[in-house]
Formats: sequence, C-alpha cells, structure tokens
Amino acid sequence: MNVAQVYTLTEKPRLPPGQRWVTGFPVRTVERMPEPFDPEIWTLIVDGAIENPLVFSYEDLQNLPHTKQTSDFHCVEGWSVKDNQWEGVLFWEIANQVKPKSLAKFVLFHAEHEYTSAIALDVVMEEDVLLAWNRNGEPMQVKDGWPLRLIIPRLYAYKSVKWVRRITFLEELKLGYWEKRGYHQDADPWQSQRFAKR
Ligand SMILES: Nc1nc2c(c(=O)[nH]1)N[C@H]1C(S)=C(S)[C@@H](COP(=O)(O)O)O[C@H]1N2
Ligand SMILES: [Mo]
Repeated sequence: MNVAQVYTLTEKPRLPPGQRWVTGFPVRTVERMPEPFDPEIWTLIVDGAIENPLVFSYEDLQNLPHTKQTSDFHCVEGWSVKDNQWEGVLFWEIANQVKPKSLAKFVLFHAEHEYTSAIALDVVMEEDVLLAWNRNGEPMQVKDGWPLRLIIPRLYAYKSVKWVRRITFLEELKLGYWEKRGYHQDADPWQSQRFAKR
C-alpha cells in the first residue's frame, strides 16, 4: 500500500504527503501579467450551461456578501503556506445567481490571458471556495492574482486561478493549462494526485 492509499483510510493530516511548510509566498505565473486594472472596463463574464448568463462589474462583485476564510495553500511542487486569510465572495453566491443547468458538470475558470483550469461543479460549490481580492487583511498584490483570484484550499494550487475574468459552466470537461500538460484533473493533495496517469 502506498502513502496516498494510507491517507485515504485514515484521518487527514494537516500537511498533505510530500509537502513542506514554507514561509513567504512563492509566486508561480506562466503567462504575462494582466494590463493595469481599470474598474470602468473590467468585467467578469459568466456563461455556458447556465439559465442566466451574467456580466459582473467589479462593483457588482463588491456588492455581493463578503466572506473571510483562513486556509492552507498547497502547491504541487511540494511547498505549502499555512493560515492564509482570504476575503472575497463565495463561488456559490455567483452560481446561485446564474443558475447552473442540471447538465452542467464542470466549471472552467479563465484568467486574463492564457491560463485556465476546470473544476468539478460539486467541488466548487463547497462553502470553502472563494473568489478573493484580499489576503491577510490587505488587498493582494497584482502578482498574487488581484483584482480577483480563485481560492480552492482543498486542491493543489494550480486550480486556484489568478486574474479570473471569465467563468464558463461546462457539460463536458475541458482540460486547463496544466492539466493539458500532464497534471491531474482532480488535484487532491491528500491523495497525491499530482500527475494524470496517461
Ligand atoms: N493565471 C494564473 N493562475 C495561476 C497560475 C498561473 O500561472 N497563472 N499558477 C498556478 C499555480 S501552479 C500555483 S502554485 C498558484 C501560485 O499562486 P501564487 O503565485 O500566488 O503563489 O497559482 C495558480 N494559478
Ligand atoms: Mo503550482
């Protein structure tokens, strides 16, 4: 039995297998940074398999109920950062407004430029998934994903898309940037789901 299987049978440890705690917050970005933020033109498009497609302005998002949550952050490369307090809106608040169709199974998050990642709808509907703009009580820096980044604390951080500009509900899975390059679609750190078996 390997380590990953053992962890599925016992209570989860705080630190997933193969990870180490680091201090500071390493930055991992594959694409170019977004253009300077202009609240007059910035929009969040929500489309795909939903009853009520919507375009949110930044102000619309700020007017949704805010949530603060503290969680650990686990990068697939093996580093983890403890106790980050994120503030933003629950993904659930947005889904509630756009009304996913019953055939919707995945949600594809598009960053400003090339980066994407898709996550199962039931996973992003959980009450710990946020679209965030503050970390530890301060607005995030642009390099960290400001003005809007996804936070999915229970999955490897390549699912936590920075600079989210579009959210598309899908009936069929589309692989994201890293998933196309061999990373695991499900990305559960406690099951060491780092690489897809191909
Ligand atoms: N838009 C975008 N989001 C992204 C990435 C990226 O390259 N571009 N990298 C991912 C990866 S691999 C990790 S580990 C985390 C890193 O977040 P950080 O740069 O804030 O540490 O962001 C994720 N989200
Ligand atoms: Mo990563």
